[in-house]
Amino acid sequence: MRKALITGISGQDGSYLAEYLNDLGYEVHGIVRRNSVPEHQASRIDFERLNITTHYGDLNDISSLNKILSKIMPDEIYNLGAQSHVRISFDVPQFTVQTNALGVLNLLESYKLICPKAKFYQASSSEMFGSSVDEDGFQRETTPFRPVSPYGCAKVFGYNISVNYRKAYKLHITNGILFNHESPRRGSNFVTNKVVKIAVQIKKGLKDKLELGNMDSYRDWGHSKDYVRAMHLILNNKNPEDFVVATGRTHSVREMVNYVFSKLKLDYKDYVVQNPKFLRPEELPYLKGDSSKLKSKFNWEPEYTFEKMLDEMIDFWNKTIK
Ligand code: NAP
Ligand code: F7E
Repeated sequence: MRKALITGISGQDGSYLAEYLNDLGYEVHGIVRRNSVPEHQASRIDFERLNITTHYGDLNDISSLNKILSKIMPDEIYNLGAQSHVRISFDVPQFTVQTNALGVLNLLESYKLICPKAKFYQASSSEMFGSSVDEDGFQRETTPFRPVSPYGCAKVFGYNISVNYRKAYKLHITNGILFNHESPRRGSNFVTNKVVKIAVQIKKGLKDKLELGNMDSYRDWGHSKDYVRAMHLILNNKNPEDFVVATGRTHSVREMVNYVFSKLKLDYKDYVVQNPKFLRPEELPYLKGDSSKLKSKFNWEPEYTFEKMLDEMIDFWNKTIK
């Protein structure tokens, strides 16, 4: 039985990846942080159904990483742990850099020392491209990185140090450069789930307005379930390489908001107001990813469209909000 270790297992992607690997027959382990409400760390994972072992640790505490890796001796390591909110990275830049940049280095060092035969996946991000777009309007593996947030800058370090360790020490380290991906499990302070949740509350008469920041940025939104399948393929590629994971379609925040409100038979213009507190000191205006490399290598195709993904989220909040 192959053993997988997931950092960030309590998060959106960690929970879907844990389910996916469990169903493939893996022995799945995850690192969770101490939280004053322990239920928070288990809120996305069905521990009754799944055979998953969690271990207390933190990417900023290398002693915890050394202990966990020595105990498990995993075959596959997925580093998904991060402070993943871009706007909040402007509020807590040092914590973000410690976790998303130096945390990667901590885990790489521990892995190199303890289980260098394992395969390693680093959760890299389209936020690394920042203001950079190729002439044809896409971002791809060769597009230069020009990050525009502390989050993006930290992820560039995580990417670069992963590539450096791969080459310098001949380790099987891969990067997935993932564009935005969502689901009903997305944190409700990211724009898709925030919009869907509050639109449903408005529909049910529980709220009367939705406060947003910039509605004119464009994102390439996919579904987390499709993207965790890609992570497993990328890590298990014969040669360790880096891949963009994206849908190749882009929509503005305004288009996304319009779709959600229209589905609920509401006009968003009657409810949406701008609140400057949701604006960022610097915005990333446009993302559209080219994942031809991933598609041609693995025949990977997303099952979810933009519309199907939002419909699933609307359905979830309709059932959850009484
Ligand atoms: P998420 O829901 O915010 O989950 C992040 C996870 O990281 C949580 O389990 C969190 O634990 C954990 N974590 C935070 N700080 C940590 C630390 N110091 N040590 C150990 N664990 C820590 O994020 P996600 O959407 O699943 O994203 C997964 C990964 O992919 C992240 O690295 C993210 O940056 C990256 N990524 C995401 C997207 C996207 O669109 N979702 C796109 C590209 C890349 P707590 O529950 O204790 O906070
Ligand atoms: O913002 C705009 C906001 O926070 C999307 C993370 O998973 O993807 C994610 O980062 C857009 C931005 O995601 C609100 O300004 C408007 O233009 O949902 P988001 P993100 O910043 O793109 C990348 C690839 C990651 O790697 C990250 O980990 O929506 N927007 N009004 C708003 N955004 C939020 N959160 N809240 C608003 O009220």
